[in-house]
Amino acid sequence: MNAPHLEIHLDERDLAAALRADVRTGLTAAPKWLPPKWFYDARGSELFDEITRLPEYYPTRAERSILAARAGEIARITEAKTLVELGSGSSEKTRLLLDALLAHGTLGAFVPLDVSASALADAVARLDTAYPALSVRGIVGDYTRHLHHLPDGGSRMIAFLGGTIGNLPPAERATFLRGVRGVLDPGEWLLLGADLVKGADVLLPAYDDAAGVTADFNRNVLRVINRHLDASFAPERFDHVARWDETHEWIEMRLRAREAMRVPIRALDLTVEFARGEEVRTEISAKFRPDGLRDELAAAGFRIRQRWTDDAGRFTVCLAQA
Ligand code: AVJ
Repeated sequence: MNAPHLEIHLDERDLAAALRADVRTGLTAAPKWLPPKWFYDARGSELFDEITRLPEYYPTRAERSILAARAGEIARITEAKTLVELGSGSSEKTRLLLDALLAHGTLGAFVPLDVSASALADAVARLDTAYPALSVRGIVGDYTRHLHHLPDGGSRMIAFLGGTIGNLPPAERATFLRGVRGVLDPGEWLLLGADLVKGADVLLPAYDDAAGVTADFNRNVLRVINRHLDASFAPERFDHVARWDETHEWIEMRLRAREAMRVPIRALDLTVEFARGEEVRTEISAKFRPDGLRDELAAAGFRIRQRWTDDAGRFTVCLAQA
């Protein structure tokens, strides 16, 4: 899996140490929680790709429609020479940007960064073949910790798409956006995709689909813990729960214990007890209002140059300048 153009800042040992720390912290807390980044082993990344094709999951299609309509404009405004993508996953929508920036004649390099080595290796291999003229260098890393490994300046655009910014609670979001601003030179660009606040009638099915793919994706974090930490979770003994939190304006995913359980996590020398009905929060997915997003970007030192929404007004893409 060590593809030629992969730079690894998170190897298996770092990942295992981070997973151990997160699982110990999260599962000994009250209420229990786990960070969403641990969904994405090879199977979890495939399940997420499946989610993006579900009829209920609108964000990917909405964002793709915006990028399809606006990629040319983005290329003309930014004239980016290097495109960096944080949390790139399969980089599938990113091709719209690559095509437009290549057609504009400015782009020389694409640098996707993702925590999932397997998803990144696949993406880099596919992009290398599809774009022989482009230098593609994947970075296995965590976008909250490894921004300093990005290539040096000169007309860069950092893309953070898909609404993944919503995985960060407000204080971490502010730190993250300041960090992104900190690695950019004045005049360089951030292209940010964010999901917008809307009715629970649209939001909830997107996170609780009829086919049960999101439920399987949610439970995948337990399989990851089983495999890496020699734990004995029975994923089928947890129900998938999606909730719309009106106060924070975020979706929460949780796993709810169907019965009382004691689960050994041998690598941590820890046994975690669950009461019947007890829930573990596994993800927040914050939804945004245009003004709030503008203020958060401004507080981090960005100015919005352009922003767009899809026809249904569900999702926004902001082009902000450092
Ligand atoms: C990849 C974080 C953007 O929050 O919509 C999809 C992850 N979770 N379904 C999202 C996810 C459940 C997704 N992001």
